Amino acid sequence: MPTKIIRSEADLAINGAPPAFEKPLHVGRPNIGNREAFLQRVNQILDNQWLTNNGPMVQEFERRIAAHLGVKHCIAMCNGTVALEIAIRALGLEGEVIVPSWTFVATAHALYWQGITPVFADIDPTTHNLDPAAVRRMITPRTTGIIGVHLWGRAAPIDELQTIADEHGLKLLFDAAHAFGSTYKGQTIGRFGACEVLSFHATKSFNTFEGGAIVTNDDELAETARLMHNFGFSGYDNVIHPGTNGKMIEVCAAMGLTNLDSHAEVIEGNKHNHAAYTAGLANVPGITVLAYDPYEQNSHHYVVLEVAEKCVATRDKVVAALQAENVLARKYFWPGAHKMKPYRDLFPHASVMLTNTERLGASVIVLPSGMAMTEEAIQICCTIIRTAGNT
Ligand code: T4K
Repeated sequence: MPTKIIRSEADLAINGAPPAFEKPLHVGRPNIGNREAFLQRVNQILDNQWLTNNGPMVQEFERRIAAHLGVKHCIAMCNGTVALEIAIRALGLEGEVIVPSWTFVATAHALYWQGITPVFADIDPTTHNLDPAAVRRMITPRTTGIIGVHLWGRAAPIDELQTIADEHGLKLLFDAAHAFGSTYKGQTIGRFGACEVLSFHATKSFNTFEGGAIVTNDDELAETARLMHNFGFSGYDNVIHPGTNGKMIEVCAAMGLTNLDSHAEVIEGNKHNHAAYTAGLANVPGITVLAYDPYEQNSHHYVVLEVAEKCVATRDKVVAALQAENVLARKYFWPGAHKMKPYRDLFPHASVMLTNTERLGASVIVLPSGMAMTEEAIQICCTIIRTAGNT
């Protein structure tokens, strides 16, 4: 809990005062549902002596996720990255695939790891999602697909990307790692493109410790992905497809089933946090909290701050001020995948085409949110930002 009141610049820990928080406040603190219900499920798993390989908890989890999203198939996986890799392989992508650089690096890695070149397209600076015109500019004869990312849970421009994919005979899939429970034009994310890929990592609004899933309405794709995530086995001793081990384990499904029951509550808490930050940071010149589309559902999991060039302080100074107070704000997804070593080596001049990505990369801060945040802690975070941002 906070230990001091910040009235002026001199009260900031960055200037030598003691930190506002004794214990660190993290971005991505896990939301944990009803502990008793979870432990009961764990006992059930132990009693069953069935720990993994399509056990009853995973089956129930897949049914409930599919129903929750209104989609035909859910194939639960060990994490979102492996789910992406399997989706990419099941769709037969090769050559070049267009992705945003403004995403977690796993989106690009899932391609590169499989010998496919991720080609980075720029984003729309207001939505932080792929700009369809930029996607068109990056298409070459080697392009086989597009991966749209629903960044911060806000849907990518799905219709426009589908039109481009159809015109050029490309496969389209979505990295929906941030978008569990989001909507696009009122329809739940999960049904768009050839398939969508979810992450249930500990740091997501809805978690299974580690976990992910491919969701799709395509029967054939679902069957291929299901085979691939279990070594290609179709029944005992019968391998009919190349595959890997992408399976979710029972205890992760138990966590997911438990957290699903409280996800609506988490969303309400996030909305409250987001509104509190927005109100607390109104009228700080050059600092804005990224707004969510009021006409769509979103888990409001990410509180994203933009520190514009006209702000008195730089983004890095605001982050340093927060971190000194034990508020471990993050610069997601700075500096952009294209500036990370593997891709910088591949495309040393990518910056030329990624001007919006670069501008955002220099201005964004993600703040702590989730069920662990209190109203008081948010007010103090806002005071730190206001004080640092005005000096
Ligand atoms: N696509 C997108 C768009 C993604 O954002 C991600 C993952 C993926 C694909 C891949 O999905 P997965 O394969 O991960 O299922 C974190 C997460 O590890 C990653 O899952 C997530 N995106 C990304 C946005 O954030 P890091 O490197 O920042 O994680 P780390 O360990 O620094 O943790 C973040 C914060 O969370 C820390 O401040 C501490 C806190 N934390 C973390 C864990 C694990 C906790 O308080 N408790 C915990 O148990 O990547």
